Amino acid sequence: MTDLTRMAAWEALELHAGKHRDRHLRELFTADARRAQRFAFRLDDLLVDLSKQRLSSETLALLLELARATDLEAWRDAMFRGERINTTEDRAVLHVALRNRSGRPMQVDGQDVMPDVLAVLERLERFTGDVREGRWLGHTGARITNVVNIGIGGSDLGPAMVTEALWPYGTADLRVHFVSNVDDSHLQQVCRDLDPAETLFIVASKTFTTDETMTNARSARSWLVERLGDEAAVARHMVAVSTNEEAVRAFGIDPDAMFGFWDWVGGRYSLWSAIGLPIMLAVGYPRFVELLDGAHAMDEHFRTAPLAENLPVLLGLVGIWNRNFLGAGTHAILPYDQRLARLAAYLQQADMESNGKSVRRDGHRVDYATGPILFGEPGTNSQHSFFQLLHQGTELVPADFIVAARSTTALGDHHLRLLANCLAQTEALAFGKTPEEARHELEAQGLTGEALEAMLPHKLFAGNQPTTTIVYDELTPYALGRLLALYEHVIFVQGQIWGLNSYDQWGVELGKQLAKRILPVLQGEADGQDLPPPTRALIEEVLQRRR
Ligand code: G6Q
Repeated sequence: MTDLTRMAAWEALELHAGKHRDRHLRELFTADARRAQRFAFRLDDLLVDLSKQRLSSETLALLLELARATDLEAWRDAMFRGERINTTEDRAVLHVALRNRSGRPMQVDGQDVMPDVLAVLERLERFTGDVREGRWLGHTGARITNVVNIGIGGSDLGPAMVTEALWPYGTADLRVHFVSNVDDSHLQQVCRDLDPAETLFIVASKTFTTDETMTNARSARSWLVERLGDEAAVARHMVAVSTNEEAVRAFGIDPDAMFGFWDWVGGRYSLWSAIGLPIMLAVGYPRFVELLDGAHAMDEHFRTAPLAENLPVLLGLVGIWNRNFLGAGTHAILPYDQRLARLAAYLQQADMESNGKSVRRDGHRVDYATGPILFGEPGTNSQHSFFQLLHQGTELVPADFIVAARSTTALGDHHLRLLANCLAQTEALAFGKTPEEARHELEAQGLTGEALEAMLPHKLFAGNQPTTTIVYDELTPYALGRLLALYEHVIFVQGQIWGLNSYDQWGVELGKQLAKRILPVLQGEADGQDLPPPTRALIEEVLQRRR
């Protein structure tokens, strides 16, 4: 692997950044009357407006050169061919097969995976219909009115985010809840108002060994059995989604009530698989298929569009520019859409677990920055909280503004107000407010002399915060699927350029290992002499308080 920072394309970008870095967006827009049009990229009704990013056509050309130099297209094709690009786990990365609506085969190890994918989808369709239409009943013969998904990480964040995003397509007759935290408060809060006779639990775990999920699943089972007074109730009130049939059986769930997926589906890329069952139950199977269709449209675009028009490639490159050449350490996800309230949490995992790495695929340490810290909240709420820092703080914070042109649930002029805020913020972040403008405003308010001078510095906005505006007609299941696949491929593009394996997550292991050593000490089954003093001290402290 050639060192990234020694590549001619990288060096050219550094040189270019030296000259370009300090150019203000005001200046860039003044110099080019057609900038808004020039940097608008589209796929059907999806607009990705990069005009308020701090780059020029030359920047983009150099970034595209970098993409070519790092063999982006060859790696992308290897992913679609089902090659084992997740090298440390020796796995293919083929979540695109889960939403392959083309009828074409997709292979792993020379084997077409599509028949299996479609067979599980068929079972899911049947089961979803049975639950929603009252053919699958609880142990006492009652209809299922509440579904609780027990899962964590990739087995929670995607389905939870999508289920919330698609609420207008759901029904009050069947409510879907999510329990992820091993903190009993989560399960207890969700179950408090539920009737066990009408509740179905989905135990969602790829491995079926995850401690949090299995602990919650065991407690959920006890809750059911205690209240319904019969072990046999489990068969009508618990189903599993997993790749580990043996463990599902050992837990006491019949494999007939298990929906499978495969090791080539990474947890954080799994909402398109049977892990999407809570979504299907919430909005119905046909809507789930629309979600897959949208993702597939983005997959096809990513696979076939020329790099210079390829949305995931362009967005990925803009991220590289901001991170490596402008020095941004964060990235804000700002959906102007309450339905996307969990999008930032979902993307935090997708991006930070994929590209939060400092060792390259080949085992060498990187000498450049990789994945940024993602954060975000829906606008306009975030305007009333952390936007202050974006406008007048000392950090460069690139941000994605995501908004639908119209609301699915339209009410009065709410949506126009939402849109006005979204557009206003990107304008304010880009152009800021100059001393002249601020002075003029203060004068208009009647301020003069010392009072005006004292106030002036507080009223300035530097601007030049880079933003991308993403607009589509309406947040349909299709549009959501397309948007999520866009972000997935952006992560691929960046991970590839940084030379990372975006599909493992060894960084989550250490804490889990240590928790396994601490638990027996808390349970009084080990003395903890092998633990470091600060851990022992804290254990002693909490045990004392519990006594
Ligand atoms: C995702 C990660 C991780 C995983 C959870 C749950 O890519 O691998 O978030 O999804 O640890 O794992 P299980 O589904 O195996 O319970």
